[in-house]
Amino acid sequence: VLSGNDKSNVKGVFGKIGPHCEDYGAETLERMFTVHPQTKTYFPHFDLHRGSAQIKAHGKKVAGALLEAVNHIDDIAGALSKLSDLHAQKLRVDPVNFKLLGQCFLVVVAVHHPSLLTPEVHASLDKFLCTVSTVLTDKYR
Ligand code: ZNH
Repeated sequence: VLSGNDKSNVKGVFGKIGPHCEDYGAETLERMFTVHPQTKTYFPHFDLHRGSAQIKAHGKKVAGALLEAVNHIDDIAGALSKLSDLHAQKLRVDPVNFKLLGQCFLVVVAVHHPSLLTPEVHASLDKFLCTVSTVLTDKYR
């Protein structure tokens, strides 16, 4: 469960990232596909080369969903309900991959904002990403 402190840390991070969020989304995906090539199997219909327009567009969507979660941080499950249905019923992405994506996002934030990611903020952001992942895999049965 996110504490009040976690919530303000997470909001602080996304406030600092601001308009870069979409680019970081794409960078996160590129990093995930390179570091964990098995994640590419979910995107057989995508051009996965560096700078791919499809990766950019998908990065934007993922970042948008994260922002939506931040903006509704007290009801992430409600805010991402439709997306949760999609992942459970249609995409069926193995939950381990959410951890990988989350780690890559943390690294991207750390690369661009080294001073932002104190151990405390790192922990809050990790908790937030885990919460989002849990919501998106909660309806798997
Ligand atoms: Zn996912 C889709 C988000 C994870 C895979 N996604 C998607 C979308 C979004 C998202 C927003 C779009 C939807 C629509 O269109 O409606 N994801 C997300 C998030 C996360 C995720 C936020 C975390 C955090 N995913 C994931 C993973 C994977 C995935 C991990 C694997 C690896 N997704 C996916 C796919 C899709 C999606 C495959 C579909 C794409 C296309 O377009 O086709």
